[in-house]
Amino acid sequence: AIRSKLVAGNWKMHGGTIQNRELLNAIIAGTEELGEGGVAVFVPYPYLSQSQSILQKTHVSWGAQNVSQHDKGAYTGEVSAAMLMDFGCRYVIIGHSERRALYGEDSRTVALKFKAAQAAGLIPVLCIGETLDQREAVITEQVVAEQLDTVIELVGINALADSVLAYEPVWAIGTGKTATPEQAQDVHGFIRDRIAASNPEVAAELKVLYGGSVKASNAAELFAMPDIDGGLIGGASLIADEFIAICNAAR
Ligand code: G2H
Repeated sequence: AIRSKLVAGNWKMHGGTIQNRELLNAIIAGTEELGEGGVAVFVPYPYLSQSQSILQKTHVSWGAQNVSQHDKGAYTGEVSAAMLMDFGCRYVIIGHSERRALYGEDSRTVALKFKAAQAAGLIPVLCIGETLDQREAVITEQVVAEQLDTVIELVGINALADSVLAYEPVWAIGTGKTATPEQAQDVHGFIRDRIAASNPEVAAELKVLYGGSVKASNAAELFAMPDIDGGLIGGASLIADEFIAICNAAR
């Protein structure tokens, strides 16, 4: 296949120095066969330095869960893309639904963050997805298209080549309700077709991850779908055995 798979753990606001060390060392040992580029972890900002010291010279990449859209300045509490680069990050999550819902990030802000991340040399992992109300109103495709188009309008279609997408239906996040492989594939296929209409090469090479209650028990069937190129894993990424099993389901 032209696209290799990526499994990424989104730790959200979890962790601590002692348990991180144990978890990261277990991930390194348990996912060796995936090789460079197949596994990543998104850790809270304070643990980027620890992640860098443990993961450098291994096959596991690391990144942050958010970034400022600004380069520098009087933005108390914010962290710039250059700072993430300074700690060896390869990726950064952009526009996770929790940022959109709980911290008021609109599509425009998300697009600016995407642009700032790429300008600094990071690979943005852009999250898109519909709420339960939107799915029930049968506007999933419009919602996902709008989230995507706002970014494309700002950075251009070619910039997507240096990014990763994550389709995360909001109703499946942390709820234990996973989209069925067919439900997920429907939206992944829609996303890829939409991008292909503008640029087929970019669409063919772009990784589109699935996120939302992925577990060891459902990962393989999701990853087997033609347009699902791996996963963004929340809760299950905190449990070494679960996360390792999910990574290995992507082989
Ligand atoms: C979706 C996902 C990781 P979980 O937010 O980004 O979390 O796997 O806990 O649903």
